[in-house]
Amino acid sequence: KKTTTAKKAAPAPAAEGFALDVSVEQFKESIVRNLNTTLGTDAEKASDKAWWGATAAAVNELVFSRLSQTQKTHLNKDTRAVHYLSLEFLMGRLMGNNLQSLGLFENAAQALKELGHEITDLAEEEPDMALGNGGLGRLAACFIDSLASLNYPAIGYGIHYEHGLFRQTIQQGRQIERPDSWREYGNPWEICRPESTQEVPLFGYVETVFENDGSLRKVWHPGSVIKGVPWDIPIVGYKGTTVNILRLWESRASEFFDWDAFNAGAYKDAQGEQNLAETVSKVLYPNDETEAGKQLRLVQQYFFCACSLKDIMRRYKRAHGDDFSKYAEQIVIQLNDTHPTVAIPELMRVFMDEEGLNWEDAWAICQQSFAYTNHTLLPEALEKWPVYLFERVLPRHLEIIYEINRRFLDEVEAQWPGDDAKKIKLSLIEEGAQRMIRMGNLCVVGSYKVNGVAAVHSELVKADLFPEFYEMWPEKFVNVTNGVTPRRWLKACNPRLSSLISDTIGSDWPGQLDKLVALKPYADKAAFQKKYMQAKRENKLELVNTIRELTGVEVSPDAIFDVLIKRLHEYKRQHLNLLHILALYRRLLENPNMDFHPMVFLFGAKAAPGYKLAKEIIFAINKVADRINNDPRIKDKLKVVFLPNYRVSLAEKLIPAADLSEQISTAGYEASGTGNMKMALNGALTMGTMDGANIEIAEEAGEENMFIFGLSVDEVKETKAKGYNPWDYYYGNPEIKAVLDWLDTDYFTPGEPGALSAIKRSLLDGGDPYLVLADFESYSEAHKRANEMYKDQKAWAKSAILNTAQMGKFTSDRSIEDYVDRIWSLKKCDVK
Ligand code: GL7
Repeated sequence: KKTTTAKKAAPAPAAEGFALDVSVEQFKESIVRNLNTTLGTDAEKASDKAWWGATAAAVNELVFSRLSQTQKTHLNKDTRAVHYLSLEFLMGRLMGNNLQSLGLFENAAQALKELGHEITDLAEEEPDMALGNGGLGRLAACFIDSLASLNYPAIGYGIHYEHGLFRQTIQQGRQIERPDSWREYGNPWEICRPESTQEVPLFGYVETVFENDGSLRKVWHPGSVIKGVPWDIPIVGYKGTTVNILRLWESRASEFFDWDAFNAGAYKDAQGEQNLAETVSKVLYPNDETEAGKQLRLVQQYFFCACSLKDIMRRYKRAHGDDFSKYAEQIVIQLNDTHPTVAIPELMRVFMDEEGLNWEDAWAICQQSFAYTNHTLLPEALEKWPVYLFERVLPRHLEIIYEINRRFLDEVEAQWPGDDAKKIKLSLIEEGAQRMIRMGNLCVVGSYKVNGVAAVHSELVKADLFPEFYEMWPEKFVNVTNGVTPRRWLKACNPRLSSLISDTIGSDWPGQLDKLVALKPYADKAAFQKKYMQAKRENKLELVNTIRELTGVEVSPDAIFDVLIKRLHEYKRQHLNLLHILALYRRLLENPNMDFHPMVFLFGAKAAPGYKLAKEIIFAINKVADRINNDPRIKDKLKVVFLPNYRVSLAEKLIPAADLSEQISTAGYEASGTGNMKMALNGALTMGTMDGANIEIAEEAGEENMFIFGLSVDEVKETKAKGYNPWDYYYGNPEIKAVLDWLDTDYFTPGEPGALSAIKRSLLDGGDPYLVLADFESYSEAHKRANEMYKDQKAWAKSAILNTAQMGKFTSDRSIEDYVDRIWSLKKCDVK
């Protein structure tokens, strides 16, 4: 019998076991060819941007075939899929990640090197895809990475904003916002799909048609229609077999126009509404956790929900025709916060008005198809829309919401007979001078599962936010703790630590993060500690250069790098950090020989353009930084750096270089946090309150490997209930008084006394709503412990290693598996 075949030439050595069979030579050929054929230039005269574009095109050659293979497989197998509806996807750059996922990063880097280019330099040519504000949007990006990596059929739906989150510059210490034009010169990663364009009705009126058989039918005569054109971004799963898509809708003016309705007078503001078509996908709202309250934002929400549901329906009908009995079996729609809530009445409208289902059948399907993730308890972030706005923009949806509410209040009556206070509290409509629709309540009523994003947060969702709903439907409420993709947030952003880990425990960890526990035995080993700290030091050296380039400030890699990077918000308490820096500065001025390891305090944060106090805090950080950085008396023991334009690609440089991770929110306010996970994974020790996922990080890493301080969730509640008085702390602690009074002088703003007083006023006259002063002393003590510990480099190294080793839980792969188990019931679908 024949047992041998002709001997094949050995494939070129690939950097990773799973890598595609693409050699350095082949990659070079592809880049140069794309330089000619895609970019229309050649190797002699190509700009860096063109080289980057050609490399992206070379990557796409490998990705697109897998994309169609994935789509074919999903269609043929007719699998259940999750549809992740999110107004935000904070993707960052895609080149590095796509190459990592295909296992081709090393070969691509080598190919570019041989062509005379450094891949790290070319990577800087790629603009961040900043279609999100912060954690919520980045979470969506990590989730679609994990979904593809785990071979789950999934599609992300969002908006193709022309401008993402604003670009921040700092002028005279103040934040200036500039438009972000991320795709001004095109975006090589996206594919336009005009064949899947959808039409979205808006405005107009609802006609009740009385049928001959005595039944009623509702007909919505829209006042205008806009077009939604989809752009697809391929999402390459780690190890590259599944390539899912992120589908982003762009608004365009429609040729279709309802002249009858127009002539009948339903189409009021003709000019305004025509402009609307082009403006719907123009900008991302730069509000983090607060509601814009603008008609345009509501139209954005409806626009992308309507397009996405039509897209889902088109795909469903291709397999099942008009038989909707399988809809909820095949389709799960995850609502990323309340922003896409209007999808619920929209699906009701489609089923009833367009597909002819009755209320009961339509509602049963809806209630089994939607699930809702809550991301915050902040009352100002819980969306409410004025009834009059719905009446104008979505008149049919308002009717449907009223009917959902009527039936829901019957259930409330059944549960609490005669209790009108309950009905007032739970109603989907808030009565008052301005009647409002409560989107959170609508989500809970219309969904089969509701989840919070960390254990403590999910408990608060049940106990404080929706206690009556929890009583009515306890099984609806679950927890799924957030996670981050280790592909971007360790493998790609921290190559030094990544190779050290792979050399030590093997290279499976990016796909199975709990394998990192194998590092634990090395935490005590001097040789490993040395290598680990060497990687950290080299990362810090790189950041030293970045800091110099971006700000001109010179810092030493021997100092402790203390990093506070997140959106600017009072509850996140950047000003607590600032007050403590002022206290350190005073202590050093009083005693320049104080026993203190030098520190560099690094900040990155954008403030919502309309959030005055947040902008004052940025100004204060910059002014204090100027003064401290140029004060020869304290030598170089203290440096303060505000890095402008914080974004995903800057986070990728800061996180690998962090020694201390500042996670200092008032307990009970940060739903989860995800930066906390990224930094601990990269070996920073957390300086944190017992809030959000910090609690679970402490469970995993061990409290002895962190610096925990401050009031707990219960203590915060008690303190507030007792009647918190910040003046007690002002008069009770001379250091607090001294640093707050300092803000009233012109010490940091020469010639302008009081330029920083807003912070003091908010803390004293404003009542210090986030208990900054109450936690100050405990924070200061925790910092003393950290500073002391850093002097023992072995002890520090050990803790840092134990952090990395024990962060396995926080991979977004685990979050996705939790969603699958507790909410989505998906099956993996292998793509050949
Ligand atoms: C947030 C939470 O504030 C944050 O703690 C959480 O990690 C994130 C993802 O679940 O969601 N909620 C929210 O509205 N934004 C967040 O970042 C903007």
